[in-house]
Amino acid sequence: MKKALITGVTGQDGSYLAEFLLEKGYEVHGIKRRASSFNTERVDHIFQDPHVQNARFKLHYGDLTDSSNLIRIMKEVEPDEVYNLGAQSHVAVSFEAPEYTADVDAMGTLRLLEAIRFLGFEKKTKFYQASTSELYGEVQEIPQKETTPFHPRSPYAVAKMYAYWIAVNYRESYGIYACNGILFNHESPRRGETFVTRKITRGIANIAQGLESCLYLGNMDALRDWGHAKDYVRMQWMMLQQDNPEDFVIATGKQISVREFVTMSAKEAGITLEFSGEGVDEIATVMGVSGDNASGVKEGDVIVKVDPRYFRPAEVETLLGDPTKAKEKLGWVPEISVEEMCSEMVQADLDKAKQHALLKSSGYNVSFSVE
Ligand code: NDP
Ligand code: GDR
Repeated sequence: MKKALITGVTGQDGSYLAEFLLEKGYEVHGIKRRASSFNTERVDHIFQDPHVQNARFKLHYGDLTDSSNLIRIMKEVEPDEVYNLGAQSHVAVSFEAPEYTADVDAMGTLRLLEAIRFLGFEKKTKFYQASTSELYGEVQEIPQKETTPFHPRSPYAVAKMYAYWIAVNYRESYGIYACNGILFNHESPRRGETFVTRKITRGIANIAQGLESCLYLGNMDALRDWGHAKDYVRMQWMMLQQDNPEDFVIATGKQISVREFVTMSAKEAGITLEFSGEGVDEIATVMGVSGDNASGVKEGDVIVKVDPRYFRPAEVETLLGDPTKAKEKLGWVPEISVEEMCSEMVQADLDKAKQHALLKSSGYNVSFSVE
């Protein structure tokens, strides 16, 4: 039975990858951080009581900032494959916490690779590094492919650039099977609530159900190549099943703007929107309501506004990936379109909003975080 070790197992990708590998018959080990409250919501459904014999999903406390902890876990598990998905993954937050972001995202990658080397696992353990389209930043070529030069635009992207190159360097220096997946944005109902797609689907669902009145966003012109996380974790595994390690761009090859994603999400909830105004004065007004999901809004309501608080010190305006290499060499093609993904996300958030609305209408105090 193959063994995999996943850092970031409690995150969006980690949870889908753990499911995927369990289905493939792997024994899956994940590193979770100590937190003051439970942080395993995304993997609770695959949790296996460690007292049960032959449990194939095991969690270890750990942190990418702690070398000795990583070495100890790696020694205990002896993984065939390591998926380094753990990161401070929020671009805007990286401007607020640049040093921590560098420690986790850049040095954390080095610590894992050093653990492989320290334990003499160079020929045993394959290594996947969660690289990112943010490396392209100020884009030098459209669309972006494996050979497009990098120009990172945030402390997050700069840290990930170190991680990218240290993975390449350990491949070249020590013969470690190390691969970079240069993944463009990918989303799902499990996406963190402060990334823009989830912020939009959750905000629209709450507004539709009368729980919130307005969604505040930053740069609505930003263009992204959005895919579904399920399609992308499949490719993470495929990259480690080749004879030789290589780096791959994973993307859909299509892009839309944040504004278009808002329109698509609202439509899914039964709300027709019209945008007007420019820059910080841009707003979206309800022009029509259909179906029974959007009882909380009426024609003329302004439900989206711009808040400059969400502008970034340096923005990545446009990203569009070229996944030709992944398609030709590995036969990978994304199966879920952005429309299908958006629909799945809005419906999941509507389900949650309806539960909240029901509690509220029954006299319970309902509160939730908004960012
Ligand atoms: P998430 O933010 O959902 O998950 C990040 C994971 O990393 C969480 O499990 C988190 O733990 C963990 N983590 C954070 N800090 C540490 C630390 N110090 N030590 C150990 N673990 C830590 O990210 P995604 O699942 O979306 O992304 C997975 C990886 O892929 C990340 O590295 C991200 O940068 C990269 N990536 C993501 C893309 C995307 O569009 N989703 C695109 C390209 C790259 P906790 O749950 O406790 O917070
Ligand atoms: P990104 O994702 O920075 O591309 O990084 P995010 O969803 O945060 O932003 C996408 C674009 O939307 C604009 N935007 C807003 N973003 C957020 N978060 N909140 C807002 O209110 C808002 N309004 C507009 C942003 O300015 C940006 O242009 C994600 C992360 O998953 C990274 O870890 C990963 O490496 C990259 O995708 C690929």
